[in-house]
Amino acid sequence: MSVKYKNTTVVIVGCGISGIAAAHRLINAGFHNVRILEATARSGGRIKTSRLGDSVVEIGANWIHGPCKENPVFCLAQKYGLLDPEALTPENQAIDVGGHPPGLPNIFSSSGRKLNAEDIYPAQKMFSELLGESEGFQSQGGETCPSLGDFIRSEVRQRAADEWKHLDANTRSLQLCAISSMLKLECCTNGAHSLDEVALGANGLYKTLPGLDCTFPGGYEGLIKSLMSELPSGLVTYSRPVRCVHWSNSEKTRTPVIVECNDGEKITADHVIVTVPLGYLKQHHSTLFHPPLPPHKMHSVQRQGFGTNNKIFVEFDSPWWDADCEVIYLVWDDEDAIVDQVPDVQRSWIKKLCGFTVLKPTERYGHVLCGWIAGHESEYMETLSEQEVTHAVAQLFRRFTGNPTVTLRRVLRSQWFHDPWTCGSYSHPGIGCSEQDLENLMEPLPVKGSQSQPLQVLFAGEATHPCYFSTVHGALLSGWREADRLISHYTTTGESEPTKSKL
Ligand code: 6YU
Repeated sequence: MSVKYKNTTVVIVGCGISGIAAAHRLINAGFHNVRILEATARSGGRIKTSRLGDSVVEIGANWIHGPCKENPVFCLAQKYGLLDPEALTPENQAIDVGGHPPGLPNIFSSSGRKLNAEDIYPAQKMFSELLGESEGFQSQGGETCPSLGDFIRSEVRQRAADEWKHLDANTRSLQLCAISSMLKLECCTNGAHSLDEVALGANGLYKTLPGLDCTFPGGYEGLIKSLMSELPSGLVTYSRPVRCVHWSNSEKTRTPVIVECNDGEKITADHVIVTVPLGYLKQHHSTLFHPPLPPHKMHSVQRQGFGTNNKIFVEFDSPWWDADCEVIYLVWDDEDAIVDQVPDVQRSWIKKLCGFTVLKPTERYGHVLCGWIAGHESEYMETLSEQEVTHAVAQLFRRFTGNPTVTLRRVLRSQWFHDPWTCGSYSHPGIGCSEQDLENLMEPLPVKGSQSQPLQVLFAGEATHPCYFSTVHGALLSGWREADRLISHYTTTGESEPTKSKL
């Protein structure tokens, strides 16, 4: 243990993967006085495993995106023995599909017709080409459309006139309707209400890692449990929301940071690492910091996007999809206007629910589908009773399969927007957002150049990662980054330990 850190006190706000990662790094480096304050009664934040009957299901994060040696989540999961053998094979780690692969589909239309994959192949091909092209704008700069939605819509209109002119009117219309479904699923991937809210240029900031996405057979929370078991007991105080972080811009040296909790308790620290979700920050930044965030940081909090993507798990007694089916797409026949939002959320929110993952293997999960629904429609769904959701989903399946006897056994949905400590699902580059905004989000307080004590407040969490935002590995790396910032502050600047402020 380095004597330099002996009396340094660090408070971490939030016990998600980023807060846990920061604590790990600090404690391993010899920091003794580290404490995590968590608003809820559990660790893990947006990593949350639950049960649907006998099946383990993920309410939050699902996959390790890009499970390869460069992905620290994969390395930790491997170390703790949490993955299936297939996920560990070199072949699995080498597959580079640039994101989540679509899988073998079953496709249904709202007229109750089962379609073949070839029926919507032209739409699928055009859509994936456009997504690929959209990523290039980051390096080129000077994009002509403000949003990913604008870009896709205008390109589809132009290209359809040329590339699909040989198709008959019905087939062309079907392609446009299928594009609408793809746009809605892309809203889920981005955690956005509409692709009109996702910046075209900034979308290219997100980087993928090689490896075929894999899941945790025993649940993602196994990773949290393993990490927590290596931390000193009593490190986390649960059900202790932080109301305000009092920092200082004054020239006086060594001003401690005061962390004020909802119950009125005030805790003094030398450094505070804030890991609350961007959704929470957007709603509460004006009261969470005193003095308030500097204007450039506050504007970046506002500009960066944070939206809702929810899951609806549906269990059936028997499957009505093909045995080899991995995903189910629903295509509405009346959506050839290339739309990713419904006109009347209360009446037709269910139209936003158009993609389902089949949970595999069947021996592990039974007959369970995971439906994906993003945006305001998803937020409205959260306000409905479980019976109302079950009824709407049953009607949806009956209509699309043309089978009025399809019966659901159980339904379970996530409600991330109404979670008061998350206020949505994950971040995406908002309109007008650039690399600079991501830099601003992670910039510690007081900002550089100020005379006052540096590194009073540090910022971690998925939304602060410059290229892996929205992921578990991005969140974990951001926690390590801020811990390393503190460690090097004491090691490279030769900063001496502050005078005691006891936890
Ligand atoms: C990934 C994935 N994934 C799905 C869903 C969600 C997320 N992610 P935390 O929030 O964890 O911690 C902060 C803590 O702070 C928390 O505990 C709070 O309680 C606490 N707090 C707040 N305020 C406080 C206060 N005032 N005082 C004290 N404490 C306070 N990531 O890698 N793989 O599969 C998914 C997914 C529904 C919600 C995800 C995924 C995102 C991660 O979960 C997230 O980045 C990290 O957990 C964040 O950690 P953190 O520490 O930063 O914050 C047909 C069909 C086709 C299929 N297509 C479907 C497309 C869907 C694509 N989407 C996939 C994404 C999924 C599934």
